[in-house]
Amino acid sequence: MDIEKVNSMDFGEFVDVFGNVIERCPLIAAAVWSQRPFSDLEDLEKHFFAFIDALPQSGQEGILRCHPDLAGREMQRGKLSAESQREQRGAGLTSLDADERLRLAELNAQYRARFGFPFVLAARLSDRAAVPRELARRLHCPPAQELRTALGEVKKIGHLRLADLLGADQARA
Ligand code: 2AL
Repeated sequence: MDIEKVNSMDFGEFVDVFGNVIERCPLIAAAVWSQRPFSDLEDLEKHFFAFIDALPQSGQEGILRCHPDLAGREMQRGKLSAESQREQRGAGLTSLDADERLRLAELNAQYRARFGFPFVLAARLSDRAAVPRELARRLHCPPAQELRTALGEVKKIGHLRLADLLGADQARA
């Protein structure tokens, strides 16, 4: 898909295609559509990220709360978005044994209790051994720093999803 195609989309098509670039936040794609035309794919990505950066802290935390836990209840219930399912499966999180699942559930609960939002990590850049290690490490970070780290992970996830939609070479340039 090239940028002319993106710029020619009507509102409904654009939100259908880009609505889950930021997990379960189609409002962001809806807002980004108003910014067209986009000069290139990097420009399109910048608009998604600028929207996130401009939100008050409550909105940024809201975005984090739209993410399902890694290997969490939504996965067990088959309620993940198609993108999240693919990312978590790719990291090996759909095939954890019972002990690994329990350990991750405990760490996710501790993280949520400390920060008030779920632990977010770009699963495609990680794996089943690294996820609990990274979770345990970030659990001890100061809250303001952790919010920045988590939003950085949201952007990595969004970058990879855009790359899938638009062709990796263009979106990663
Ligand atoms: C996710 C998700 O759904 N995909 C991904 O890469 N990370 N969730 C999360 N809590 O980090």
